[in-house]
Amino acid sequence: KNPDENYVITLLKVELDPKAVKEAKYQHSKKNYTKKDKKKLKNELFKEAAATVAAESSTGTWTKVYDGVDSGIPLAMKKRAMAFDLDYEKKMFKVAYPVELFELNNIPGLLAGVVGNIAGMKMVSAMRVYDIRFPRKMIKAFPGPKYGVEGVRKMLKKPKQCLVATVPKPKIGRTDKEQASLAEVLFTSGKGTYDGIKDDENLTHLEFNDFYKRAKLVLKEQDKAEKKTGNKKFYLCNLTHSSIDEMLKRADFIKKHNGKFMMMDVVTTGMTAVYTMRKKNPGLAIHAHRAMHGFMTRDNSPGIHGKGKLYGFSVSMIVLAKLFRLMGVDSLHGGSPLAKMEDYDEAKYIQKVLQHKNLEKDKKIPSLGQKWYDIKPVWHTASGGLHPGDIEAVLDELGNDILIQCGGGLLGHPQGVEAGVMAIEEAREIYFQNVPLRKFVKDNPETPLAKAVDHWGYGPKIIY
Ligand code: CAP
Ligand code: MG
Repeated sequence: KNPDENYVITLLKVELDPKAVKEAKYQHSKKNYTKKDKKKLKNELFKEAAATVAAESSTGTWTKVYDGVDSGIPLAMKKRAMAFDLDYEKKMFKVAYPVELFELNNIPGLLAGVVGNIAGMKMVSAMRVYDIRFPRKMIKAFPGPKYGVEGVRKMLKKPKQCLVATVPKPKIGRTDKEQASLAEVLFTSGKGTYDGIKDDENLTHLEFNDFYKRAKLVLKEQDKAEKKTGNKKFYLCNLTHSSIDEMLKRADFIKKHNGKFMMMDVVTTGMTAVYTMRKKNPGLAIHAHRAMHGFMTRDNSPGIHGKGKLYGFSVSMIVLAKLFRLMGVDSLHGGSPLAKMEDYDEAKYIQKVLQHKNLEKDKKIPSLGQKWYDIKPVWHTASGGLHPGDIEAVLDELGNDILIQCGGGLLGHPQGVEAGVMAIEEAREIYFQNVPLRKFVKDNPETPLAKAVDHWGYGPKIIY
């Protein structure tokens, strides 16, 4: 009853370990073991697995324990999680956790419960956590993004259209000064409408590219370019560090030098760091990069969308995207239907996870939906192998509240960096003038955009 009031809900799928099935068969052994018996046994085991997930992640353990005076058993029985909606064919099920099992604003505590120990269960050989749905009380306990889509639009005086930015390639190689010169070129080439520059994830504070010098120099270029072009610019300045104190120091420095954004690698720094930076940062929007997420979220097995077998253990990007929206990042890498390393349908659903107020379940992706109440929408960053020939399709698929990041797809333009800027400017401009990309390229074969399309084509650049 009242799921959005009373429960945290998760959606999972498991595979029974063949050894567990064999063992169960042995224990139930009888002479004429029919196909029907086998199916019944597997169903029983699946039911047990689902119940074990619910128990281990809430109040239970593997054996019956002391239940006498002061044992806590009556309350544990009352508050225990329940597996429900068991799908015996797909081996999918949901778990409902009474919200009182959790401290409302404690994500590491929540995760230690709902996904804490269950991937160690020997009776299953694979498991995926597809989604989590938070109840109203938990949503209300978090701030969500400080700026979100609208706040960033105001900050950049950009009431509509997508944002575009570039991460310098090589990933590491430029000095702080060289990065600032690149910023100048990006910000001022062509019509001067190019929005942003981003640090790459592994560029932090290095011997030849000092965080503090880089931040100061690039932000100086930002200010100069704003005056020169009349357009607002931004720098996604990477302050990722093991120490939250150091990150706060870097955030203060960015703010002092007129920065608008900090960039954080939110998986490697962790949940506590993200939330602390959201609460304590001096008034910067948070751009969340998600390096390392693939080791948690990626699943190449046929069962990834429910039907078919799962081969490994994973938690979906949908779960992570919900957590980061709740804790309050303003922009998150959510993948792109055309990117070099994404699941097409999942990337499209993640955009909705980040931006819809009343998120519905998806038809293709196993999901639970979410009511977000007052939590603001987040910019979906589309990145990875994108180039000007993809921009129309990415905008068609993900809408306008997206940040399109082209690194190689700008800096690899056959006519150089300035032409790369112009190609992306053109791609964005014609999209919002409703000019089809293919028509423009055909009619204007000498433009930087047409040259980019000659070079990279229209489709995704997939890295094998
Ligand atoms: C993109 C990128 C991003 C990835 C990850 C890179 O560069 O900077 O880190 O795309 O983002 O290093 O590959 P290109 P996501 O534009 O040159 O591909 O997690 O969204 O995939
Ligand atoms: Mg990168």
